[in-house]
Amino acid sequence: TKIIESKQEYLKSHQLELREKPKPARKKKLSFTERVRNKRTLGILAEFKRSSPSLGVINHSVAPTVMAGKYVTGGADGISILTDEVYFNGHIRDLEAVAAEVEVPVLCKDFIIEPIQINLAYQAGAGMILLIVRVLEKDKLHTLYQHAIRLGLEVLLEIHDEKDLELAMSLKPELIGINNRNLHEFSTDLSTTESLMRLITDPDIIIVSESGIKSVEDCERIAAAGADAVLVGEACMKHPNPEQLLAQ
Ligand code: IGP
Repeated sequence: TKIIESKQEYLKSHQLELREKPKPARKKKLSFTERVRNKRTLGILAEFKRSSPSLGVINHSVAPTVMAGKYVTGGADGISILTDEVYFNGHIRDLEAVAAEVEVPVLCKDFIIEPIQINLAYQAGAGMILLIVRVLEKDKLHTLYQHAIRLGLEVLLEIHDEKDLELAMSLKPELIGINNRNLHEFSTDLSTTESLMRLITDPDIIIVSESGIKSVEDCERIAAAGADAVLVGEACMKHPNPEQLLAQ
């Protein structure tokens, strides 16, 4: 798709900047998966997203560290940072700043298609990366997945339909994200989580329902479907009081 082509171009033109830096010392944080397993209620991954292709500008006035602080106060188990520059107005520096300040794990939310992006996320302090099953060939997906796991990163393996699920299962994942958003037309439908949950029988896999979750009622619906956590972006970014929203 267009976003993936643009990512390939971006990686080509930023080759020098993207050279690996030495590995920093990392504080050991409890993983997102462990946090969610230890919890009785729905886990929360709260997302920092300035803009998106579907919504345009969402919120350009809050600093990522300020927002992340509010998310943690509200009880988030992890923070997702959109680091894509071209479509989401993010930057890996946003992630670096947040990871240095919060005790919860930070997810590098980007279109990862090359190992160098995983190294950069790791160096910036990410504890988790996103891999979108739909945009990767099977072999590439396996290579990137193993690369991340070797670095000690958690991988949120994003699926949208049955075919994605089948491919995802071949990796024996610990963490799956069900994206309720159709990546072609950007519409969201929470029944995506409901129908895919029926096909996931292994109770040990932690399931995160992503996109289009806006209210306590939506969360109840997701919990009833059997998912373990939600990923919430827009609703948090637009709320005047995100810490209160999350604490509900
Ligand atoms: C958040 P929402 O509807 O709460 O803002 O959605 C998140 O799921 C969405 O940002 C997302 C995404 C992605 C963005 C899910 N998968 C892949 C970019 C790339």
